[in-house]
Amino acid sequence: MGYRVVVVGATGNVGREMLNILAEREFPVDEIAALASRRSQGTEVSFGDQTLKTKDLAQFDFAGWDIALFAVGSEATKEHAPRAAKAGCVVIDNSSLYRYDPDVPLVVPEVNADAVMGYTKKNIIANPNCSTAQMVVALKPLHDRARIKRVVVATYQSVSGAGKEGMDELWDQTKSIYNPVTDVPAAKFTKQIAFNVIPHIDVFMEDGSTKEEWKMVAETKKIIDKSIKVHATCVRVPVFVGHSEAVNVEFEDFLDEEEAREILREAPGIMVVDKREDGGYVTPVECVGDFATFVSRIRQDPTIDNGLSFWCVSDNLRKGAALNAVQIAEVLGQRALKKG
Ligand code: 2RA
Repeated sequence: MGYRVVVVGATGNVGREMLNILAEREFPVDEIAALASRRSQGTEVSFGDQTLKTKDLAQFDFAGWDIALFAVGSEATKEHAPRAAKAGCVVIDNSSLYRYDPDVPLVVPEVNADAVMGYTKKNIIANPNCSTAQMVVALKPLHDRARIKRVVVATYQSVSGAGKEGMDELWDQTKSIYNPVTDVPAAKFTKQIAFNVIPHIDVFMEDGSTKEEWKMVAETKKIIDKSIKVHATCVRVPVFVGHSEAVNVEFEDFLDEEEAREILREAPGIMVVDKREDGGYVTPVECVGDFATFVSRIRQDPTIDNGLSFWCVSDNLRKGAALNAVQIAEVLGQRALKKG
């Protein structure tokens, strides 16, 4: 006996990855529905060796369905997630809409799987922002050993975080630089992204940080420990898939780099690739399609007491979104929605 599963936003980057990962991980699916906007209705998407035709989200009745993985913007989520939840279908939402709601658990299974059981309040579970997910997977085992006081992180976020339009813009702009006949002005991004980097993701806040940076602060506190201080600089880079992060951590207690390396090697969801030689580290192109959060460049930070730095790379469409959502569904199935 399996589950009746709905993927909402099945034609987007994350929705397609959700279908791929449900199939790859052989999630127990009895029936699956792929939903999209009316405009995209009928679009064919893959689910393992099956081809599904997307149905209109607006017309879909969630009654009798067990789990709905939402991969649409906050506006569509606001319109449809409550009605799915009310119909008895547990919503796992990848938008930012419910992440900061005290009645909605924000979950990264390797870090706080137990929080899944809080889903009963609204029948909704929130998926974190992609840049948060990979970072907390790496931070949690270190926090358990030496208690983190402060994190300073710079992110190098791929254009797929901005959807298919972001990928198309990088592709078209790059081509136009080599073939000047077609100029491709900045549209999805505020400035040229080809051969450039942009220190601005989402909107600016009153204090000069961006909302993307605020998300990393708020979500790390909610997922791991509200006492952790986080300072983030989130940057868009001309990479198609794969977010990278330079993470600097100050601990309460001293943590030797070798011990940190061993802790990370043993931690769930992490692959340590860390050799002080050419190529002894992971780069975004190597993480694409993988489930792991890769950690490299682990080293002491001698400029502060109990300091450590590392480099962290992960596929933002997978661990940063679709994989994390499917892992939440797996925990939900194992601990709450037992079948058969
Ligand atoms: C981005 N984290 O990278 C945001 C949303 N996926 O654009």
